[in-house]
Amino acid sequence: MKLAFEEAKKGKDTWTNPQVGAVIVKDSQVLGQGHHATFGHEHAEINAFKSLKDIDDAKNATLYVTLEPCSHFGKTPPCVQKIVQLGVKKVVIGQIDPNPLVSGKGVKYLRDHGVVVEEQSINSKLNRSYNYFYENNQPLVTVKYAMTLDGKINKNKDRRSIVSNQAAFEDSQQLRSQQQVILIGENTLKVDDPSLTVRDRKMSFPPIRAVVVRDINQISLDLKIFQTDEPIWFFSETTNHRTLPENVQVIVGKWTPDSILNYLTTQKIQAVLVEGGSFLQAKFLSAGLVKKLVIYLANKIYGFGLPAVWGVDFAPVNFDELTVEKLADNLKITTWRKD
Ligand code: AOF
Ligand code: ZN
Repeated sequence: MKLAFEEAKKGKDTWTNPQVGAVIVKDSQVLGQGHHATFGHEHAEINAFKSLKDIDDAKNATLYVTLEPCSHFGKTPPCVQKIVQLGVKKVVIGQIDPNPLVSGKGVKYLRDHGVVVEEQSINSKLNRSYNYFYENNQPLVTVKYAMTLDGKINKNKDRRSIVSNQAAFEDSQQLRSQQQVILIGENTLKVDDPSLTVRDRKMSFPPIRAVVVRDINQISLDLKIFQTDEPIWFFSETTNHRTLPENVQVIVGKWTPDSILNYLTTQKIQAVLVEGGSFLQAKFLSAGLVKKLVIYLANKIYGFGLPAVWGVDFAPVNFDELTVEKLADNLKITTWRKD
């Protein structure tokens, strides 16, 4: 099963699907392995079968698969049918699929057709946002900020400060690449003028850059965000009256953290990164909607400056599962909300 999880991690750009790995074992020998490579491509089980030297080797074999095999006709036919057809004797699954299309039905189909099914869950961090999305009917929200030793994210409120180091910057690119939406507030858009792109690699589905604004018509089209063609969504209170670039979509409404997340849920967004500023972070945290915090702690003090979370009253939020990593002279702190 550990090997199957390692195999699963090879998948890239699988959203809205999970990363899945599969290993075929017979007489204590690994005969084949495969993973789900990219959204819309073959499922892990099918790739594992394809890797066999002789397809008859699947007969009476044990299939280890990190996720319950699917039982539905999606972009590909159901894997459970193939498993039964090839005469696999036993299937060991890493977890039940929380997707209601499949959930439990895959296991039932296999058992009904005489296949032995066992569950062997290992504590893997794989597919956390996929699982969270289906279990909570809401995307997993991560808040990320870089702050000084005295908890400031900006020295002056109208000019961008470079808070964290190069290693933190590179790490945050990796964090961005794991999201489908990167969300910021209007003030951050204007003051920081960020591009919100993933710099280190070309993605087939780059994260959508989303900004909460009061009036879309007041946003300058000279901002950096408009200089690249990754999709942009504006959550605006007003309707747009100008010609906007093709990659821009305006979603009009009265936006709160709750209503934004509800909208994102309808769009099947599983992972959202809130990247500033203090006020938007405070609003999401106070609404109890943040599951994960990533903080880059820079080895300096600003004294005056903007606090990381600020602007609304709220009851303390407790986190656990804390990990700390050293990135040269910065620390990376990752923590998960207690449920
Ligand atoms: C995957 N890869 O290896 C497995 C999946 O539209 P489809 O046919 O690609 O089906 C997607 C669903 O199939 C997915 O949400 C999950 O429930 C199930 N299993 N999906 O993309 C795989 N095993
Ligand atoms: Zn499948």
